[in-house]
Amino acid sequence: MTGRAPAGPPRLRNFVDGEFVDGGSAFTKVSPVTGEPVFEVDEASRSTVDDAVAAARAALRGPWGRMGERERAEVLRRVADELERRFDDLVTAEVADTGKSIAQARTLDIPRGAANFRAFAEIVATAPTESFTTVTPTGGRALNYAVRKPVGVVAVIVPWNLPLLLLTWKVAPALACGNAVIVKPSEETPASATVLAEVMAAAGVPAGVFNLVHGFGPDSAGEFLTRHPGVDAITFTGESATGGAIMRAAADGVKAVSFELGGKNAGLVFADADLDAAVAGSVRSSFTNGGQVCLCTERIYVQRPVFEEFTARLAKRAGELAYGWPTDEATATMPLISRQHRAKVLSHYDLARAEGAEVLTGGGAPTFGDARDGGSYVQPTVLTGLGPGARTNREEIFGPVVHVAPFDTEEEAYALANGTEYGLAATVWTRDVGVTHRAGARLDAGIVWVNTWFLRDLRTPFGGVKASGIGREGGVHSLNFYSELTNVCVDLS
Ligand code: NAD
Ligand code: 6OD
Repeated sequence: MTGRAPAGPPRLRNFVDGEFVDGGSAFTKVSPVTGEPVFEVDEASRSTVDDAVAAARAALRGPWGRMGERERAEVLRRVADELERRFDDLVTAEVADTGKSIAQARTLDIPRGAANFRAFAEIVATAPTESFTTVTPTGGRALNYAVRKPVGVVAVIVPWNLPLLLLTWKVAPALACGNAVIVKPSEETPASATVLAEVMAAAGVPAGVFNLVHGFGPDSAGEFLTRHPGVDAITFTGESATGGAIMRAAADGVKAVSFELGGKNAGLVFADADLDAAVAGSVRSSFTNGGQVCLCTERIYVQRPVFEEFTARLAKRAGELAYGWPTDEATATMPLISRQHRAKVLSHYDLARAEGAEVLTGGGAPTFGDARDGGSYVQPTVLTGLGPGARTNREEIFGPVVHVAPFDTEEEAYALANGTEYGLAATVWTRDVGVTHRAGARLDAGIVWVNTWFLRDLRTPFGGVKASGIGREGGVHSLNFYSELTNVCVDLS
């Protein structure tokens, strides 16, 4: 990475107006696998953020601001090509930051980075805009048509769990629509975003169109950005409470916000389901990425005739998930992102026990007898025995943990699934076509998967209801957030 100094842990720098810039105090990013320092990261000061905003505004007045959709689509394709060329560097960066398995980084995180750019190149080049012919008061005709324009300078603030995937999911449509962006990755995952800045430069994205500022939230780069008068819109993925803080900051400038927030996602397993598929799918939906996916299932409700069998099989599979170093192809677990997050998840394991849960597997932290004991691992955990009012069943834990409980009727299943303040995703396992369609209509969730999980088509609406988000991104929904429509009305008479 060009952001590096020659000795000690590599240094990652901010990227402003097409260049890596020096300056500011640095913070240390440690490995979730061992706890050892992996990067020194420049924390963007308020003046670095000011510079980034100024560069972005200037870029909108330059050649970038005059490009048409097809030209921008071409730029996006070049970015995708360059991301593919830097595949190995991105895998290394993502694994260093998160400790996720190299197999997952290779098959999910990094390919989705390039796919996001290819998808929005296609979507922006082919998206229609509205047009209406209107009868005028004098009996003549008028033509109304909509013109899509960029919103302006967009702040992109993202979390640490799927760093490149979530960042590019927002940067790609923002650039497709002709905006300039300032991205702030999580302080826990600065590396792949730094490679992305190099990718932007190599792909010929004009200076100032993509800027990167590292740092934290409150009283740091995150807050400087969200309160900045030169920022026109904020797109944010992260915790619901952080969404609230950003909304308050954005209120002063009346900035548009798009929020993808937390979840407490339910899985429903009906008695008629293919149980092999339901067990395998629930292992994926509960434990992928160490349970650190906003779409992960933390509550499973199982129809009583198959409750015992499903629960025993799920707990057995969870207990067998392979620990290993991230670079071992067979590794199926990963550390949590930090010691702080580990303490939070372990406190939830204790809380579950205090609430009366039965721990079917896991419930603590593993020991390895090697450098991983300095990391942030917890055991994949399956719980049962708690009612819907328990905090374990209401609060997002964001770790490899799931609570399993029985239900009797379809009606009861929906009531249980809908019984939290969140509403991001739900997963339903059934062969009944009636249940399939009723579940889609009855579940309080922005995304309902039936007999699958995390199967994505980037043209589809993505987002949450209740405390899980505001707005939808994906396909034309992204275009609608990252652009303004101006209606032009021409009297033809
Ligand atoms: P977080 O809210 O703590 O941080 C997210 C980002 O916001 C980070 O870059 C952080 O530095 C920044 N930030 C924090 N406080 C800020 C402030 N006051 N002003 C501006 N920026 C601020 O979330 P996290 O712990 O990094 O990620 C985990 C959370 O993200 C979970 O709740 C998870 O459900 C959620 N998430 C949601 C989705 C989704 O699509 N709905 C996707 C991934 C993660
Ligand atoms: O797949 C996506 O587009 C997406 N936004 C996934 C979010 C995952 C949450 O951790």
